[in-house]
Amino acid sequence: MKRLNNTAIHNLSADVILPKYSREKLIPGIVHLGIGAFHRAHQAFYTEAVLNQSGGDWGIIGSSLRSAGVRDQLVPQNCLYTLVERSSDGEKLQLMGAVIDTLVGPENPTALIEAMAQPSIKIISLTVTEKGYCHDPATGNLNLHHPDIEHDLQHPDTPKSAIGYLIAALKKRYQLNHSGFTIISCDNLPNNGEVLEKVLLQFAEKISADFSQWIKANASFPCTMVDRIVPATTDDDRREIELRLGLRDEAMVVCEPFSQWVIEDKFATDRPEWEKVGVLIVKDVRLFEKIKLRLLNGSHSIMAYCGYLSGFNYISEVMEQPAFVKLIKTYMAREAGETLSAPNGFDIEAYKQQLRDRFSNKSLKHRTWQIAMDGSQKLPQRLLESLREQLNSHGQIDILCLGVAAWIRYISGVDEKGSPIEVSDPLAKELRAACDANQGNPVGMVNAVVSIQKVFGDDLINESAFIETTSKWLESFYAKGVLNTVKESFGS
Ligand code: CS2
Repeated sequence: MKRLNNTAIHNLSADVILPKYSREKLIPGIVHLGIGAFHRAHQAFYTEAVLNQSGGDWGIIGSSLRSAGVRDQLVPQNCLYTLVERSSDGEKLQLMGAVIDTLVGPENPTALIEAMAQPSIKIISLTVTEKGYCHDPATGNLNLHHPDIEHDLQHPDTPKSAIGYLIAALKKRYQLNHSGFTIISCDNLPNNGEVLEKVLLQFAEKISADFSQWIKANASFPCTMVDRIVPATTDDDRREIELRLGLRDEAMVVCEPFSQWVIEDKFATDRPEWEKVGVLIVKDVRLFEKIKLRLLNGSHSIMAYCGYLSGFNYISEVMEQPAFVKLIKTYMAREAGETLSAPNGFDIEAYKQQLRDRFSNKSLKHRTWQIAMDGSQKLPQRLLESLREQLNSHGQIDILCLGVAAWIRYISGVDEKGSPIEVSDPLAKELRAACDANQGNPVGMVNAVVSIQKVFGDDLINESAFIETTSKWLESFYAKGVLNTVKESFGS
């Protein structure tokens, strides 16, 4: 089958939305670090919308800091790809042209650093996942013992981490005295801009105090809230879209129709007119971030661990179980809900209902395993912050503890049928060892895991109500299974 590319697009079927602007006019203005499916369905989608609506010349250079996979998918297609929005009403296909080139860091670090440092680049955006910030999730400090950071401090011209790349590019700009740029973190971390600024400044201070001062004065780090459910693309997706397009598209991305982007109004440079295409540019993102992280991502993580352990592959299957729906409803109303206040004019009850509808979207094959990844990096902001706030205000913590217990049951690495679980987490070994040392002893397991300060800080181990309730759930998971436990407590 012929591959999608600049010339083949003339043969596309009529129901594909095409770029309304001329791609030849685009100039690289944004470099994105971590061009996975999420970037292509979210930030690139908004820039595409600006180009379609008001023209302009904002082009994106995408980059991968690990493998060449996405570049190999995109470049033979002149970086074109199809975005497929799926809902129960059907599919909407849009051809996306805002990405104009893709680089692979490890193949040629200098090329990527130079691309980031060129004066036409005003914005660097990042989706490198929580662990990509190389910070200690409990404190937000740069982890100087992180192998990639140790490497990047010694080999600044051939970095491995996103932080190392940013430092190398900023250093070039500092040496050439190019005014700084706007660096937009688009990962699911609270105060993501501040987290990024802090780790970059801590790294820069290792180079020179003057350099770190220059970054402070010249670069801006808006905080953002990003939201769109984007499952990993599968071969079945590619086959299906190939039939519809009549062309092979290796780089296609599937997502839900819903999308939201809230950005703090803190730009050191020009930017695409994103506010004209639905992006909220606001003074303070924190309330939006908190609501999204605790209600959407917190629920996701609880469903991912409970669902995976109960034998469900997809989030929509978890949402077919009335006991899980009740669990999530109660979590949203009570434990996460009690910690949240909504920005003016924001209908939080409607938002919660909308989330449950989004989770139930059966046309999205969003794997519980995908969401279960990297729990050690996700739990602090998704569940543990609420837990601390609830403990402080003597609020309920039952389901927060259930979520932590389900995570511990999951990272033990063996499922309810005795089969191995492929646990993908930067701390997988340490977590597994804490569980293995306490086999058959759920209370011991909880104590050992919660003692890991990188995740739990040094306070939670002393919270007896938290330890007891989490142990109670874990005991029940081992004795009766997760689904039965949840049914017993939340079955209607
Ligand atoms: C998910 C998120 O994989 C995960 O951990 O919770 O990727 C989630 O789908 C997005 O944040 C939705 O905006």
